[in-house]
Formats: sequence, C-alpha cells, structure tokens
Amino acid sequence: MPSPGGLVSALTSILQNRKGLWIGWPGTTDHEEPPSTYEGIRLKAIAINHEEYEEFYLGFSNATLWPLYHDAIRSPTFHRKWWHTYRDVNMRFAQAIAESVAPGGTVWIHDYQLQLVPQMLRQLRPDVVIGFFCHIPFPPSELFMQLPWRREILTGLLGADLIGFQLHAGASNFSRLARKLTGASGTDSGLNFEGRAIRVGAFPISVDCDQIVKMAADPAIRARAREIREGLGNPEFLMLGVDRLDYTKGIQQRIKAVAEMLADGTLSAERQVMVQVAVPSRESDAHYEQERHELERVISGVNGDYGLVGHPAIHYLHKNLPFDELIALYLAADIMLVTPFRDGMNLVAKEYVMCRSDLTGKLILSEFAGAAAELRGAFMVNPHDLDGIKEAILLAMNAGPKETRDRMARMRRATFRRDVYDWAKGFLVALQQTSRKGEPAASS
Ligand code: GDG
Repeated sequence: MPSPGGLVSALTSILQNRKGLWIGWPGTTDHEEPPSTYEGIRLKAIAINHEEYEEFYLGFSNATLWPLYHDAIRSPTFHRKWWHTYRDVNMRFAQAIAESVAPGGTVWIHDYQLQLVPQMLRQLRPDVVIGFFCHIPFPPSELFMQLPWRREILTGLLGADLIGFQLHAGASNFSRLARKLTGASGTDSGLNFEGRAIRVGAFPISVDCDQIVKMAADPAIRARAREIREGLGNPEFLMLGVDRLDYTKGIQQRIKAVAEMLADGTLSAERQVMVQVAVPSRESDAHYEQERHELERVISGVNGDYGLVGHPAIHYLHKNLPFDELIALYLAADIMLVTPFRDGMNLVAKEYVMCRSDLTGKLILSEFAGAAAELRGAFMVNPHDLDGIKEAILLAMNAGPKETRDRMARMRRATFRRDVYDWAKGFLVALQQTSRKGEPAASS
C-alpha cells in the first residue's frame, strides 16, 4: 500500500500522463508476488533479500548515508560489506532500468539509496536521458569527506544529465565536491565531466496544495477536528507535532521545552495540551529503537510529573494515521511544532500551512529545515537551543490575531507559488532542456 502523501500523488499523475513505468523496491523482503499495476501505472518490483535489507537498506542507506547527510547527528557507521551490497543493489536497479526504458527514453531516479545508478545506467544505456533528485540534504565537504567511498558516490551521481537538490546549498555542496574530487569543471549550476554537460540545481519540493485545501474544507474533516479538540477538553492551546519517529526530527527537544514550561508554570496540562504523532519508521534499526525508547521514557516522565487525571500533558500516538485524520489534527492545532535538527524540506510544515485557510494557526519551524527558506512567516527556532524553543512557544501563544494572520498569509502565498506538480514539471522540463543542449557547460 503506497503512502498517501503528495509526492506519491504527483508522481502518480505524471506517470499516468506519460505512460511511465515505476521501478522500485516494494518495501518488504517477503516472497509474495508484488502487484504489477497501481492506478493504471505499470510497476516493476526489484527484489531485495533479507541480507540486502540489512546491508543495503538499514546499513549503508540508513546507518551510513542518512546520519552523514544529516549533520552527523548520530555517528555514521562505515562498513565495507555494506558498501559492496549497496553497489550490488544499485547495479540491480540500473540493469532493470536498462532493460525497460525505450530508446532515448527519460529516467528519473530518486534519492540517496540509489546514488550510483545514474553512472551505472549511463554505461549500460548511453542513449537515455537521466535525472536524479536528492530528497535529503547534501552535506558540506567537512562531513562528506569522511565517506571512504566519496569519489564513487560523486561519480555515480555525475552519470545524470540533471542533478536536483532541495536547496541551493545542497547543489553548491555537491558541485564543489565534484570539482574537488572527480576532475569535473564548471560552476555550482553546471559541470563538465567526461565530455558531458551536467546541470545541477535547486528544486524545492512541495505538497498537493489544492488537494489539501479541499480536504481542509470538507465538513466531515472539520467536524472531526472539533471532536478532537472536545476530546482533549477544549484546551486554550493545542500544540501538535507530526513526524516519522526519527532522531533527525528533534522530537525530544520540543518535548523537553514543553516539559520545562510545565515545570515553571508557563503551561498547565489542563489549559495547554500537546499531541505528538510519531509514525513508526525503520524499526529494525538499533538507533531508531533506542530513539523510540528514549522518547517514550521522556513523555511518560512528563505525564507522570505534570499530567492530571483525565489530562495528560502530552498525548502520544505511535502509529500511521489515515491522511484524513492528519488533516483533522492540522485543523485542530493552534501551534504546530516542526523542530528537526536537519531536514531536506519537511512537508508536514507545508501541509499545516495549507490547512489554515482562515489564516489562524502558528508554525514554529526549525531554521535547519529546507522549508525555512520559503516559510519566512514561521516562528523560527534553532532546535539545539531549548530556551529559544521555549521563547518561540511563548511568542506564538501571545501573537495577536493580526500578526498571526499576516504570518500565515505570507506562508500560504509562498507555498501556493509552487505545488508538488509544479515541482515535478519544473524538474522534468529542466531535464529535457539539459539533455538537448549537448554542448559542455561553461567552465570556471
Ligand atoms: C523526506 C525528507 C523531504 C506523516 N505521518 C503520517 C503521514 N505522514 C506524511 C506527511 C508528509 C510525509 O509523511 C513526511 O514528509 P516529511 O517531508 O515531513 O519527512 P520525511 O519522511 O523525512 O521525507 C524530507 C521529503 O522526503 C520529501 O522530499 O521533505 O526532508 O527527509 O507528507 O503527511 N501520512 C499519513 N499518516 C501519518 O501518520 N497518511
């Protein structure tokens, strides 16, 4: 069952219109026959066995690259065996694509798990147009240089005609590293490598604005939002966090900030309630298991210390909710807390903003989320600064209707400017232009 987020919807409609083929790993190591179509799109499943799941997925993708690309918030682990399996699985993807793509066809490769595929595919099929998009931050040299296979990863990506990142910083980090380590020449937006011109750029992802606005106006979902508030005792302020349970998301930090405010009497469990949804993620990884245990220990401590009978201070849900329910929660929340230590974009922040058509609701946003570049109307925080988070909560609570409206209107304008369909179209148009240009980019 695919996740019902905006990314899947956007890619679904693009693939439907272009009669595309979706190649991917179905997310399980079971031997069950995977479906061959989804909403009229042809699917091609790449099988991954249990050992590859451990070494390619949990290992190299999520215990080496994920922490390294997120400011090394946890120490990245480097294992040669994981690297070999990452290479093997990337080759399997490249071969599957090479067998399926029409002559001169277009291939769009997504994310850090498949960074070697562009170059592998180019060797197998020099006729095809290749785009790559990195959904997570691309780290600066100081961090990336730790990677024992740094040159191979860069060369892998350089197989693409267009390499897209969420922000200019990612594009610039990548281009600089490519020039330093691979012999590529050029600028932050265009490189020459092995006689080919490669475009590098920022393509900030977004959400399906119209769909979210429509859902947020649905009377049944609005009634559910009221019911949620009533169920919580109609608090003065409802604070909400929605994240995959991931150590990069800064969930514990915001809980600690709320706990300190409960301790000093700025908040009380009866009047101000917090709801934290933590969606299960990468559960067989030890780091994630540890994060879950710590988070649950902190939350139960806060409830033990400051909750009252019938009024826990923090309502905690460790589950994947239907998207309707998420929209109802966004509608019910007065303050949305999005405090990652580092995040490529953060779609939750944009989804919240899209739900608030009456211009109520306040967003507290980490300056280290990609979304901070666009959502300038948020109450910005440094997620490492507990006092700063507390101050931002207080500022948000005390902001009057005019300030709240102005901030929300500004954030909605910024989000409406480019939805997820514009993002996908923008990338694909740039990809076609890049591949047609042919001549090498200007070198510096
Ligand atoms: C990666 C990058 C980048 C969450 N809980 C539920 C649920 N969700 C949906 C949200 C949102 C999506 O999951 C989460 O997206 P984020 O962007 O917040 O975070 P990551 O999962 O880390 O995504 C990130 C993104 O890729 C896209 O490029 O922004 O930086 O890390 O759409 O709505 N959906 C449902 N139930 C839930 O309980 N149905």
